[in-house]
Amino acid sequence: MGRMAYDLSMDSTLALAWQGYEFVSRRCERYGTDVFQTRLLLEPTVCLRGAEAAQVFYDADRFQRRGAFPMRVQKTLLGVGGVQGLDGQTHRARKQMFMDLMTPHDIRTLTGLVADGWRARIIGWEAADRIVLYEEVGQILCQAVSSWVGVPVTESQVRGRTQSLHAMIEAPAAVGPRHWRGRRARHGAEQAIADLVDRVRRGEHAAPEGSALQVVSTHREPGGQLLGSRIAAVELLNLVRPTVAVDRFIIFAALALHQHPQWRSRLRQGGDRDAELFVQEVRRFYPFFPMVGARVRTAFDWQGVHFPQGRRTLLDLYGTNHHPDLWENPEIFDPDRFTTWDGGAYGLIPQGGGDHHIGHRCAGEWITIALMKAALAILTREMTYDVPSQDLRISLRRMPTLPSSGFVISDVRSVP
Ligand code: HEM
Ligand code: MYR
Repeated sequence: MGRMAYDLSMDSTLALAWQGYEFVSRRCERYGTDVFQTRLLLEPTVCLRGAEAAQVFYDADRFQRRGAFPMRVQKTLLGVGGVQGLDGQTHRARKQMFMDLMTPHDIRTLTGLVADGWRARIIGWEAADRIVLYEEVGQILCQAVSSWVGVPVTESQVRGRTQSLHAMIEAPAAVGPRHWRGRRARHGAEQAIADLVDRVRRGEHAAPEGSALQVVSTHREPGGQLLGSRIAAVELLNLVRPTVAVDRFIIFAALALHQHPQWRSRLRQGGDRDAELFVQEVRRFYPFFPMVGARVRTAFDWQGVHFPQGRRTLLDLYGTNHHPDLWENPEIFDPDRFTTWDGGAYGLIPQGGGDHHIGHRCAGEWITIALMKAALAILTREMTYDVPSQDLRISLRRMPTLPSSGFVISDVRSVP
C-alpha cells in the first residue's frame, strides 16, 4: 500500500454491474493495494477495502453522508431524508431514536413474534409438497415486524406487503422493471404510512404504547420540531424493510446447514455459543450488502494518498469480510474461526463498521443476529425436511443476491 492506483478505464460502471461483489477486490488484487480510484456513474470514485480503510471511512471528521447516495438508491432502498444520509448532531439524535427501540426486551418481543409465526406456518408446510423457504420466511418476518412496529398487516395483505418490501430491497442496483417496481413500491408504502402517522398525530388512530409507530410519530428533532410525516414513514420503513431483508441471511444459514451437516447436529445439541459462531460466519461468508458510500468532508491524506473534499468514496463490505490479510482461508466456511476472533469493530462488517450509536453502523445488527439464531433453533430442533435437487448457486453479479432456487424444501415435519 502507500500509493493510489488508478483504474484507467473511462468509466467502470459496466464493470461493476458485470463483476458485482467482486468488482473492488479484483482491482485491489490486480493493483496490489486496498485503495484505488476509478470512475463510477461518470464521477471519480475512490474504492477502499480492509479494516484500516474501514476505520478511516467511519471517521466522521473525514467523511460525511450528505450527498453520498445516488438518487436511484434513495428512491428505492433507503428513501429520501432518512437517518442514512444525516451527519453530525442531527444524525446522532435521529440514530438515538432507533437505538432506543433496540433494548433486549424489544428484541425478545420481536424474536418471539417471529418464532410463533414460524411455528404456525409449519402446519401448512407439512401439507404442501414443497415450499420455497425464501418466500415463506419473508412473510413470517413481515407479519412479525409489522405488528412489532405498530403497523399491523392482515393475513390477506401479508404476501403483497412482503413483495413490496422485497421490491425495494432488490431495486437499487437494478435496471429496467426490477428498478421501477422498487420505486413504485416505496412511493405507495411511504404514502400509506405517512397517512397513518398523520392520523396518529390527530388522535384518530391509537399507536400501541411504546411501539415504533408511537416513538417515531412523537419524536422531536434537536430543534424541537416533529418529523415531517413523509420522513417519519421513511424511518418506519427503515425498521420494517431491513427486518424482512433478514430472510436472505436466514436462507444463507439454511444453505450452510445443508452444506455442512456436522453443524446441524452441533447446533441441535449445542448452546448459544455455537449458534453465535455459526451466525457470525454466515454473516461474514455470504454476499449481502456489497458496499457503502460516503463523501470526503475535509480533505486529508492517508497511506500517501490524497482525498480531496467532496470525493465520492466506497467501502467494500463484502471484500473486507473476505480480505486475505484479515481472514485465514477466507473462501472456506468455518464458524470455528470465530472462537479466536478479536471482536474488532472494523474487520467483520456485513452491516457496516464502527460504533452503532455514534456512527452509521447498522441499527438492526442485534435484531439480525437474534432472528438468525431463532431461525436456526427452529430449523434444527423443531422441524425436519428434505432439500430436493435444485439450483443453489449464488450469483455474485446480482446485488443483492440469493441462491437461485430460493431454497426449496420438501417433506416438512414438525418435531414434537
Ligand atoms: C444501516 C446492513 C438489518 C436498520 C445499515 C448499513 C448496512 C446495513 C450495510 C449501512 C452502514 C453504513 O451506512 O455505514 C444490514 C443488513 C441487514 C440489516 C445486511 C440484514 C438484513 C437491519 C435491521 C434493521 C436495520 C433488522 C432494523 C430493524 C438499519 C438502520 C440503518 C442501517 C436504521 C441506518 C443507520 C445509520 O445510518 O446510522 N444496515 N442491515 N438493519 N440499518 Fe441495517
Ligand atoms: C436494508 O434493507 O437496509 C438492508 C438490506 C438491503 C440490501 C440491499 C443491497 C443493495 C445493493 C446496492 C446498494 C449500494 C448502496 C450504496
